[in-house]
Amino acid sequence: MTADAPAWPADFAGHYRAAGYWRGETFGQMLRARAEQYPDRFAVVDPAGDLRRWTYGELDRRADRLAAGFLHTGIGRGDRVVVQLPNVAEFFEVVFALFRIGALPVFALPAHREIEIGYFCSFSEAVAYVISDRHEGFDYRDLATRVKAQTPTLRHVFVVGEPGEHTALSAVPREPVRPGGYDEPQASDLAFLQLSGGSTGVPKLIPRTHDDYLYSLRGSNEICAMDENSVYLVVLPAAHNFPLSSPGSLGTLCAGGRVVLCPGPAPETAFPLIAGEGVTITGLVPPLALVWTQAAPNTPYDLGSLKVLLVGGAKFSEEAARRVRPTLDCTLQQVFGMAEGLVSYTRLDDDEETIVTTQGRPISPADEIRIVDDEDKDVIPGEAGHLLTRGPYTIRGYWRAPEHNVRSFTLDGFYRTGDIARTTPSGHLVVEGRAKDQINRGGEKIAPEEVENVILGHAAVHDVSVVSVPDDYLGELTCAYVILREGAELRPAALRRFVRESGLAAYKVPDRVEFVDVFPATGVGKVSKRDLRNTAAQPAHP
Ligand code: AMP
Ligand code: DBH
Repeated sequence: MTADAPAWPADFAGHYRAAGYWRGETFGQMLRARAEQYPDRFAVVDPAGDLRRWTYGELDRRADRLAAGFLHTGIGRGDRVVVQLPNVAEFFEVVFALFRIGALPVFALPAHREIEIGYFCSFSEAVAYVISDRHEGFDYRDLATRVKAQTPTLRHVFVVGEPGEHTALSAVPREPVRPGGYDEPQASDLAFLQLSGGSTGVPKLIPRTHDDYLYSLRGSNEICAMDENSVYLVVLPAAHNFPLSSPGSLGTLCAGGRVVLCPGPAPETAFPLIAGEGVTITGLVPPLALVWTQAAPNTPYDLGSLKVLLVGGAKFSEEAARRVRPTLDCTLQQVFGMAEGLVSYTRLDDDEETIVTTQGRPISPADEIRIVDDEDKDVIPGEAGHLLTRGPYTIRGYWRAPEHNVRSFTLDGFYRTGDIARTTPSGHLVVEGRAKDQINRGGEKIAPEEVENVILGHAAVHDVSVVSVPDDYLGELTCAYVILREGAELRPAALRRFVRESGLAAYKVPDRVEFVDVFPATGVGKVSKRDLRNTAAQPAHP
């Protein structure tokens, strides 16, 4: 670890190693070991276009050869590489090649646009950016051209597909690597930078080590009963922490199982794959779980192989949770997790009431949980309060963010999750709400401040405040309350277009725009988001 990322204190690190949580293994070594153990078993299946099935042996060889190519191109240990790929097999080839040489993937989502990508590239001082040519009607090559022009450190853009003016990933020289012929990473090094949903103007980067992340994968695998016969369907964007690690694609590879990539989340896309590939487990956000439970009773496809459905990313209502078993005939596993670390699961053998009414228990006996009041004092057990956590796979600070870390972590290293939770007598967590200024739109996290900063750039806008509005389907939608400059005119649609054209991910474009003359104020004269939320939640005027 470096000064960029606060490390665990030596006594904690020593304990996590002594307890066997951190085993000194890197992702590169993990894949090599699986390739030796299961050379001919399938690791990755990509059904798009010409169906591709890569064995562990092939994935390992591909990662090796691309790693050599990256080294040849001048990318090496500690370099940051922004990876923005849809659910395609190359995602794994690229990230394992980077893991192997100790270069750090920065996991962007396909939905991100110029504002987010430009920021990830400049803030992380990325040397390369990996994209697909087109996906869902969007041309990432144009985005890359613009980002490259504004990012001095960015030397390479690699494209999966037709490269346009950039370099095709397939044209990166593939060479046999000489083992030991390069500077190999240590297990205590950073493996990648994950993204935080965030509550500030710019997203925070989350530094995860080989040691800590692999521990969370092994722990998740045990809890989710993953083994070499498990078949995990990646429905959510592959780079997101949930489908990546809970237990996700990386957990599956760690178990020697098979990862099947789903090009989109709709039942029409996913159900044939479940039937055809014998998918045993997958993970969804609550709105998608609702869609699947509605579609399942009428599907012609046999979903009998599916044993476990993980649902998380946002609160899953008890009512919706109860529908999972009757409609999909599988066990629901609620998962409450965060890219910063802590992941909590209901157990497969928990009774049905616990499964539908709680968000489970943390992975590790070494996960420390505190529920505190506004003064950081422990609440009476069972009462709701701020959830703080510390443990063997929860970061001690964001990447290059010392000022922010002072607010987000206690002096003794607990992460302030920003969630309001309580514990049941059985030790299960129930998420009751949120204290952080963040909107959770069906599992997609939005930092209001980031959206507000973009809207403030509109010439007609004097002030703006973005808040959540309850929604039956997505849980929460976004509403922008706007005060216009004197004499200015603006229509909601025009403002929404402005936000989109500014280069912000589409899911952050306000669902609703309301024009007002003043904002309600708190006692100390700040904008009262709580009052705005209450107003937004009222039924619309007749
Ligand atoms: P992030 O920090 O962007 O990875 O997002 C993690 C946040 O998602 C958590 O702190 C929670 O606010 C929210 N979250 C994740 N899973 C759940 C869940 N099962 N129930 C309620 N909130 C969740
Ligand atoms: O929302 C999340 O970030 C999340 C949800 C479930 C997560 O990171 C995870 C499981 O690992």
